[in-house]
Amino acid sequence: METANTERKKVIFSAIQPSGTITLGNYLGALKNWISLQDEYSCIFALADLHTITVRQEPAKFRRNVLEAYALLLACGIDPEKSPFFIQSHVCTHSELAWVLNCYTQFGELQRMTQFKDKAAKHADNVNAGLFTYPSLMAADILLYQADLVPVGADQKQHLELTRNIAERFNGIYGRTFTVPDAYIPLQGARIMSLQEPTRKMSKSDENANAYVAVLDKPEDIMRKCRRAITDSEACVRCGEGKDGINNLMGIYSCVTGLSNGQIEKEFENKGYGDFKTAVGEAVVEHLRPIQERYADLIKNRDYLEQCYTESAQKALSISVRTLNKVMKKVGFIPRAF
Ligand code: ATP
Ligand code: LTN
Repeated sequence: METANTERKKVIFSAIQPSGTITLGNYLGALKNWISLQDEYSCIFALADLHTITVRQEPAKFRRNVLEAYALLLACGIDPEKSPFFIQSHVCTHSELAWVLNCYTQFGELQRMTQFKDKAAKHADNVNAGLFTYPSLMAADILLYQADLVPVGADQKQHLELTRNIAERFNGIYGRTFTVPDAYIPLQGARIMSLQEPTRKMSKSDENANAYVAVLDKPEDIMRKCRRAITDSEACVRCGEGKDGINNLMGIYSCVTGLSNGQIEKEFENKGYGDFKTAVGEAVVEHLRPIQERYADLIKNRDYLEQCYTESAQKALSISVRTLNKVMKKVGFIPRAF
């Protein structure tokens, strides 16, 4: 009897905001993981551009960022034949379900979100309602596809918890409507830290460009940023408490070479930080080189990009509209006759 093959593959949904340069933190913490899940799971990925306008965007730059992020994620290895990869604003079910879910999300719950508190403090002149209800749109993204698992970095865990609460609340009132998703947080690369302040996470919106490596940085910039990375005064390549800078560089080196901490410590036993930082820089450059080459080809091929995001949006719409219709019916809206 065939069982293994006929079993439904688990559904994975994830998204990333096209809010600027994609960093090594985004890549090692989130994207690399997405790529490796494509065969084992039924994956759907998106660029969360509706989320991005919670912070004011300059239209021409925003458009360019979205297209570049799309090409870069294809270059990283997303295969839209296997995993629909669409632009959130192209699939209208997302904002429709987000509105409904807003009415099942409590003010107090949204007020507790640390990302809201952080971003409100950072953009004090524009604390808009979208920034506040950001998590209900994120819940809509996930719940529309009946996702079982959501791969995200550790910083998104709180939003995932809220998504689960919203799903359980809705299911509790109307009967089983949504799959309650689990977060899928990778152990390795879960948190890549800033190269300049290794107690803070590496972030693409950091004002200091030396704090992050962008996936599209030139080799000489990557080398310079790694060589200038903040470390400690012990000058001994081993991980340990109070050695945030070295722990972080070892984490990065381990992600790009596949070596364990023990193997790294052995490799640099009688060497100083200078040699180690150079080796980290070189390994990162080599790891990113094929991605940068593929990106250079893809970004020139606008027709291909358009074909990929259009076909993906069509697939995403046909899946998500089923969930949306179910929700509308349960809430009591009159079904649309068109
Ligand atoms: P911003 O600076 O605009 O807040 P960001 O660099 O923190 O952006 P996001 O767009 O919020 O990135 O996150 C995209 C994905 O990358 C998420 O899944 C997030 O968890 C992951 N991620 C972001 N930064 C890191 C990091 N330093 N280490 C590991 N994963 C990260
Ligand atoms: N909030 C996420 C991006 C995001 C997302 C999602 C992630 C939007 N919708 C759905 C997972 C699932 C972020 O800022 N990293």
